[in-house]
Amino acid sequence: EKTAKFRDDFLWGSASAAYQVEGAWDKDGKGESVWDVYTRIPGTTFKETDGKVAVDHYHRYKEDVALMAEMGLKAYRFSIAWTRIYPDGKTELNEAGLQFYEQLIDELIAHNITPVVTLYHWDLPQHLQDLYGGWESREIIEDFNRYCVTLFKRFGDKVKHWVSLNEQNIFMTLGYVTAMHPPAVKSHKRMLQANHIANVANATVIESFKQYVPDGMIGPSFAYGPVYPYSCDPQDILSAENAEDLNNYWWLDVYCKGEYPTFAFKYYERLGIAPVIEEGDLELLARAKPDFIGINYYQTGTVASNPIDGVGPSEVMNNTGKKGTAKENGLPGVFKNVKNPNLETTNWDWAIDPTGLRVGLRRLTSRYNLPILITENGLGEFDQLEENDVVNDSHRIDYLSAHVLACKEAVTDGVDLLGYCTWSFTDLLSWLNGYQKRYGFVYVDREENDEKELRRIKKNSFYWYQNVIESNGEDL
Ligand code: GCO
Repeated sequence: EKTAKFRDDFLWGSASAAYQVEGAWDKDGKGESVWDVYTRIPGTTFKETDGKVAVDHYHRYKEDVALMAEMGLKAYRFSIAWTRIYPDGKTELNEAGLQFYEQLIDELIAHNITPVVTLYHWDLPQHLQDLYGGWESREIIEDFNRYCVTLFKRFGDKVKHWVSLNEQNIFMTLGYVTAMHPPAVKSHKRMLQANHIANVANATVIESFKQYVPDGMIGPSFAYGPVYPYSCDPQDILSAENAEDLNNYWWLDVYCKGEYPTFAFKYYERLGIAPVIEEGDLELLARAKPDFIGINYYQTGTVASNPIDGVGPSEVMNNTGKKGTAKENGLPGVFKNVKNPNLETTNWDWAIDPTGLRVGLRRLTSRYNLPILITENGLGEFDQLEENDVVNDSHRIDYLSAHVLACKEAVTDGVDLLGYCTWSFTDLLSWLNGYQKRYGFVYVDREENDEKELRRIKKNSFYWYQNVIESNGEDL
């Protein structure tokens, strides 16, 4: 056959994160996370939105799982809120928090939906931030490992698919370089050090996992934006190499090969900001390999050369649509992000590029030769609820269908693709962009500061994906 088919056990899924859907921010013993606290600071989020109620998935999970079952979803990726399990991040275990996730997992399994559990989707216990600066202290390695081992022991017999850190590149860059996420620091040096500690924590947890859930699979979810050179000018090509190393391989090489990419490390060394690596770290990183690479794919990046240090329209690509100059972001001279004239963009200015997904899947396969799980892909839109409860999200259908087709082509090319999770199942809270930016198959009737009744309404894309799943990706 000319075109390969998706594997029979392909995980047709959809994803969410605790803070973005659950609400119930202080229920049943939950502690405060850095996001509960950060969103109280005026001006940090669109129209001061927060996740206090979100889409109330905490109370409506049965209704949501019933919709997933109706759709025929094979996998649901969700995250566990550390603060429900250990309210202060380290000492007392909160049984009520474990029970919530136990019920959710059981509900999914009862409906033949494979749970894919993310251990960390950005909602760090505030207490650990206050106590020792969160990811900036090596103390977090032990606390994070304790929390994860608790989950492996409790759920490891039922849950076989785990995601360790979600988008470490994003929460580090936005948390410590652009200061748009908590703890809103602007220091590239501190980012690189905290990031190294997160790498060690990630590897520690992967090692624990092999011990407690030897028949399971674990991997990180990385926000992957493959990079293109703007032109065939060798200077642009060199800039694209720089950007790949600094934006992608800086994380992926550590996860998959246990080492930092050579150029990027030298570059940071020359700037005097390379991370301090302790004895034993590199051995651990080399030992603790993930079973798969999880990628969250939204867009590619295009870069041109930037001969003048820190001057000009250089931007660090991030996952939010906001931008900063190269100088502000501390990466002078190595590349500048430019608009790709061949690609259309979303309403939040993200380049729409299904071919880039195929390119990226092939690059990762050639470089690391690991199975890949697409842990997120989707389109944020201003969806409109029309008369008779119709939401005609044809843009989303077009977007997703082109990306699933790119996956199929990548499988034909030889990529070992385990599954494809869209972002997201229901509409949910965008960290910085509020409730207006909708991603779901299921519309949730609420606005920024108006919870309404949080009614669930199936969008047209719901029926489209139902059909895709039913045909195992043949009918797009
Ligand atoms: C947003 C973002 C998020 C991320 C997700 C990353 O608008 O807030 O799109 O929803 O995609 O949380 O893992």
